[in-house]
Amino acid sequence: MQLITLPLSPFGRKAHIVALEKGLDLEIVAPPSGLDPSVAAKNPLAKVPVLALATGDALYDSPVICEYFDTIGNGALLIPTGDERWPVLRRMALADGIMDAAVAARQESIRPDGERSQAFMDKQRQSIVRSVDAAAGELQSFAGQLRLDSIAMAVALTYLDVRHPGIDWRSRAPELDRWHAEMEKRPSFAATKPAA
Ligand SMILES: N[C@@H](CCC(=O)N[C@@H](CS)C(=O)NCC(=O)O)C(=O)O
Repeated sequence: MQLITLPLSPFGRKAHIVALEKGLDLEIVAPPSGLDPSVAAKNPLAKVPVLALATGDALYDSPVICEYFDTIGNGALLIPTGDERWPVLRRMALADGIMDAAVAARQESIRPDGERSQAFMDKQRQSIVRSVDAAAGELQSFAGQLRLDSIAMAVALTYLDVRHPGIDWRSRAPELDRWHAEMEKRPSFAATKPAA
C-alpha cells in the first residue's frame, strides 16, 4: 500500500500514525504538490492523503483511510463500536475541522497582496480558537485512551505549532498542552514529526 501525501499534511500524518499504531506496512509517496496529476488521477478532489491499494483502487479522504487501517490492522480498535463510536467520530471531526481551518488560513495567507482576505483568515482563526477551547473542555473524555479522536487532536495541535505559531493555544489550554506533549512522545508520533 502506498500513502500519497505531502510532508506537512496533517491529514496525511494522522493516517500515517494510525497505520503505525495498527502495525501496518506502508510506503509513503510524496508528490511535488497536491495538484500533481498523480494525485488527481486517483482522487478527483486533488487532495492528499490518498491510499493506493495493491488492487489498483484508491481510497480517500483521511477518515476513510483511517477506518480502513483500523479494520485491517492489528490490536485494539481506534474507532470503537457501539455507543462509544459516535463521540469518538465527532471529536475526530472537531480535530479535522481545526486542520481544515488551519490549512485554509495558511493558503489564504500566502496569496498575493491585494488578493488576500483578512476577514477570511480571521474567520478561520476564530474557528480554530473556538474548537481548541471545545477540545480543552472535554479533554477528560479523550485523554485516557488512544483512539482516532486523540490521535487527530494531537496532530491538529502540532499542525497549529508548525503553520500558525501565532495562535497561542497553549496558554488558553495548559492541560491540553501537557496531554499533547505526552502524545508527541509516542513512537508513531516521533516517527512522523513534521520538520518545522
Ligand atoms: N478532508 C480531506 C482534507 C485533505 C486536505 O485538505 N488536504 C490538503 C493538504 S493538507 C490538500 O491536499 N490540499 C491541496 C489543495 O487543496 O490543492 C481529508 O481528510 O483527507
